[in-house]
Amino acid sequence: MSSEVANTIPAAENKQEETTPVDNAVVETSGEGKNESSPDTDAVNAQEKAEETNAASEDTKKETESAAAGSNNKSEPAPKCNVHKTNFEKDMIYLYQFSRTPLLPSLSPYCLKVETWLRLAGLKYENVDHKMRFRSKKGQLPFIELNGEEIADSAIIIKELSAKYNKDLDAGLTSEQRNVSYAMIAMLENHLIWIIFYWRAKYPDNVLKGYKVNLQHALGLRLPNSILNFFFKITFGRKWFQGTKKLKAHGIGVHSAEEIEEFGKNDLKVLSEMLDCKPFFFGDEPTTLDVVAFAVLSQLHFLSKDVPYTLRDFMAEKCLNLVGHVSRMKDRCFPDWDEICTKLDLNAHIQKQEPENKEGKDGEMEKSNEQDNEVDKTEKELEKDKTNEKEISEENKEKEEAK
Ligand SMILES: N[C@@H](CCC(=O)N[C@@H](CS)C(=O)NCC(=O)O)C(=O)O
Repeated sequence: MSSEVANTIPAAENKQEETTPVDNAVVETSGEGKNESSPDTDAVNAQEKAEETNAASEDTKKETESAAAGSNNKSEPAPKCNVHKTNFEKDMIYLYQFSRTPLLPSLSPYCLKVETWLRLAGLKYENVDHKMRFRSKKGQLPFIELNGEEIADSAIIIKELSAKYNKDLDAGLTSEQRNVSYAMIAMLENHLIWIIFYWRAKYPDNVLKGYKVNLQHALGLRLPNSILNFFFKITFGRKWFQGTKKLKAHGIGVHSAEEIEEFGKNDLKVLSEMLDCKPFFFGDEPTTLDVVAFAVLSQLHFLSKDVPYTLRDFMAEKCLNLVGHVSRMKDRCFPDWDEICTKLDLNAHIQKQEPENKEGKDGEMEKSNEQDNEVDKTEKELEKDKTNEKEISEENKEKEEAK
């Protein structure tokens, strides 16, 4: 899917070169480096590769520079581009995340974390509406593209952007507070999130119902929601989290439901005690810990009461200060929350321009064709999943009978 948009950097005569020639050279350089840097223990090979890469990047740079200088040599190949957004605006942060939901801007705490941080840091960003199709080179969301380079992983994105734009939300913290923040973030991301993921993998129906997910919108497909929901339940449990496998590999999945619930309550208690009566974890201003806590706690707090979830209720009843924290962060960072959730708009924060033609000014996604392809692909996947379902239930039956 990504190849439809990527790898088509504007050729020298394309108008895009006028705005981003040098950045595209960077894209080529870093992309080549990445593709060639597969694990290789042979130091000599590595050295040779590095030299080749350097030479290649020099060539690319020259190509692009000459294109920028208006060279007439059109026979030179256009450099390849390793980002999806080939017609990027310089210094615009393009954020790739999941589609919106009616109850909160993202069901991914990591995506919500990055967007919240970007807003607090006051950086200009644009969400890319990719209908959840793309993933980073690491295979995950969120990732950003900035000046033709991909940066993946919420923590790395924040670290790199803070350094580049001098936006350290933790600048006022003491080194002890920084250490506490580090440990608390690790608890939130490596423990509490997984407790929530466990619940999601166990109750995919309640995920759809509890967050009022409209898959038709989220995936940009025309198939009826009933079919998509069926598809989601299978993929969510099996592929996304690979059922209990991933949860077991993490460690959380080996415990009983009651034990996991207890772990979750303990995490919430710790957070609640640490926050105490302060507006934010370290005082009057939010820091990175507040961003992460908000991104994770929102997943509990905004889950509809239509579905049962003990941890959500525990937080609402026993950790009122955390509820207050979530609302403060929401008010501060998402004044457009209602618009986001009602319109499911990824870019409610950007003033809209009238599209110049039916396909929009970018013309980077030929929507109807792409949707048709997606429909076909999804239908095929559905077939495959139905067969798998059948096989698995037959297998289970056989096992039962063998007992
Ligand atoms: N450490 C990563 C974790 C990101 C992550 O786990 N993302 C999940 C969604 S919450 C993902 O992309 N899973 C693969 C998929 O959904 O296809 C980060 O902080 O960005």
